[in-house]
Parts: sequence; C-alpha cells; structure tokens
Amino acid sequence: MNIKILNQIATQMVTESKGILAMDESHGTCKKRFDALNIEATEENRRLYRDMLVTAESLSSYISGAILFDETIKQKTSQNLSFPDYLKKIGILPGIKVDTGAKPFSCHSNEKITEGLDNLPQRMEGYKSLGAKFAKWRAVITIGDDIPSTACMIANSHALARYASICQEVDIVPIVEPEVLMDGPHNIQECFDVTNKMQSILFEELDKLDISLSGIILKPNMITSGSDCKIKSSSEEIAELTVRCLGNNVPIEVPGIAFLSGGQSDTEASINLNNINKLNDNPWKVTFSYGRALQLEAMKKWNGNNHNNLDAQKIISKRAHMNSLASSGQYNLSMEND
Ligand code: 5MM
Repeated sequence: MNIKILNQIATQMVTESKGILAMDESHGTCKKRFDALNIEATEENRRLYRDMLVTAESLSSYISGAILFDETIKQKTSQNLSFPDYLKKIGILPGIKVDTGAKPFSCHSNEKITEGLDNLPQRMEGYKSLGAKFAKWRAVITIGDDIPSTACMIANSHALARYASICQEVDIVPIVEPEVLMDGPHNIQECFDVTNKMQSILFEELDKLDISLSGIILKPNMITSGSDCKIKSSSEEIAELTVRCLGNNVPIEVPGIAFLSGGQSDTEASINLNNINKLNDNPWKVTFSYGRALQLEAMKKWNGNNHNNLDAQKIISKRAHMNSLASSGQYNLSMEND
C-alpha cells in the first residue's frame, strides 16, 4: 500500500470542482431503466449508450472519474479503445464497481447486506490491470418499521471496511458508499438519525481495520425526507442537516465527499449540492457522484437511437457542468435556461 499514491488519486477525484459519473448500473438496474423507455437491454445497446455518455463534448472539464460496471471495463468505445483507455486519454480516471449487489440479510427481514468479498483480491488485481484507479462498493440501508437494525449497519460497515482494505492494498482508492434509501414515508429527522448512526458506525469499522482515511472517498446520501413523506423539506434544511451530519462523523483526513442522488430530480440534486457547498466550512471537498441525476434525461433523449447522440450528449454535458458549478456553490436555477 502506498498512502501517497492513494491520496493523490483521491484528491484528483474531487479537485477543480469536478465530480464523478456513476455509470455502473448492474444488468438488472440497467434493464429497468431501458425497459422504462422501451430500449432493448442488450450488451451492444449498453455499450452504445455508455459510449455516447463518455464521448460527450467537454465531459472531462466537469468529470474527474467514471465508475464502470464489470462488462463495460472490458468493452471498447467507438474509437476502438477500451473504456478505461479512452477515459484515460481524455483525462478521466476509470473506476469499477466491485460489489455483487445487496442481498437479503440473514435473520433480518427486509434488510440487506452487500456481497462481493469472495475472491475480491484476485478480482481487484484484474481490474487494476485493466486500468482501474478507484473502486466502488454500495451498502443499502432501509428505513422502515423497526429497521434499520444496528446489526445491519454493523455488518454492512464491516463489509465496507474489508472492501476498502482490499482496495488500498493494491493502491486502488475505495469509494465507500453507505446509502440510506430515500424510499418510504419517513421524515427528514428520521433520515438524519439513521444516517448519523450509520456514518458513525462506518468510521468506527474503517478505523478498526486501519483504513487510511486520506485515501478514501465517502459517497453518502443527503439528509432528506422520504419520497413518500407528506412534508417536503426545503433545500436549506437539507443542506443544514447534511452538513451537520457529515461534521459529526467525517474525519478531516478524508479528502472528499461525493454524494449520490438517490432519486432526487436532476435540478433538486444540483440545488441541494449547491446549498451544501455554500454552508460547508469543513476541509473536505464536497462534490457529486450521481447516476440518475446526471444520466436520466440524456438516456430519454438517446432513446436507443444513435442519431440522437448529439442531443443526448448536450444534456449530459450540461448536467455535468451544472453540478460542477454546484460543487463550488456557484449554481443557480436560472442557469438551466441559458
Ligand atoms: C448507477 O447506479 C449504481 C449501481 O446500482 P446497482 O448496483 O443497483 O445496479 C448505484 O450504486 C449508484 O452509483 C448510486 O446509487 C448513485 O446513483 P444515484 O442514481 O443514486 O445518483
């Protein structure tokens, strides 16, 4: 493990107001998104769609890294370069999702544990030889009747720490993603309480396994009310509680925090990130690692037809630009009309 290399990569992932493009949908998630638009979920369509994303004009002005799926890291772009080689050529760091998904958690109804530790050291070496500079592992925490259990939070945090250790051993920066889902009728205070506890347990587990905090990126949810909650929180309240939660838990050694969007609309995700950055006076950089909030409108425009590439690319470039502005507190809604 080389702490200097890890810190250099992690710092590069969050500097210059750039963020991370999460394009690591598993086959199931990608099929769900394609099905909604009547796009056939074939290997070639997934390649064409992701090729359209990464070849969007000016992407590297706003995006520092792209998280790939196992299939994509082995595919070639339209320029006949592998996805990692193409990304490297345009100045974007290639990353890889290495978890194998959230599965039912034994003896705990309605809760999940993320799997993928089996053979991970060997898989990680393979991804490294394909060009990966960082990795991602997502834990899923659900708020509901009597859940999440402390056991679920401990088990997922321990798995995140084991994954982070395996990454750091070979100088791959782990993105550590403890996602408290937005699904459900819970209010913003419940989201705060659960996220605060999860982040607290997570940093305890990372510490127990001697993870070098200067060589990780945290990918958390923002503190919001649940998607079925009747009381909708203001962006200012979301920002205030999110910064408070991070301030309670994230050590100053962590170079950066890159949020997931979690089901927020594209503009909500930009406004909230902007307000968080206006409030944040902690040393870590605060940016985005969005999937849906960067991609969904571009996917709709693409619609499975490469004749739509340029129009779809304008949308992904614009979202990347807007979120880059938000990651330095310079965004406002009126820019959407420019
Ligand atoms: C892009 O979606 C990622 C992969 O999800 P699955 O393993 O379920 O297919 C997902 O982990 C994503 O990186 C994060 O949830 C952030 O995406 P959103 O859409 O929440 O910004």
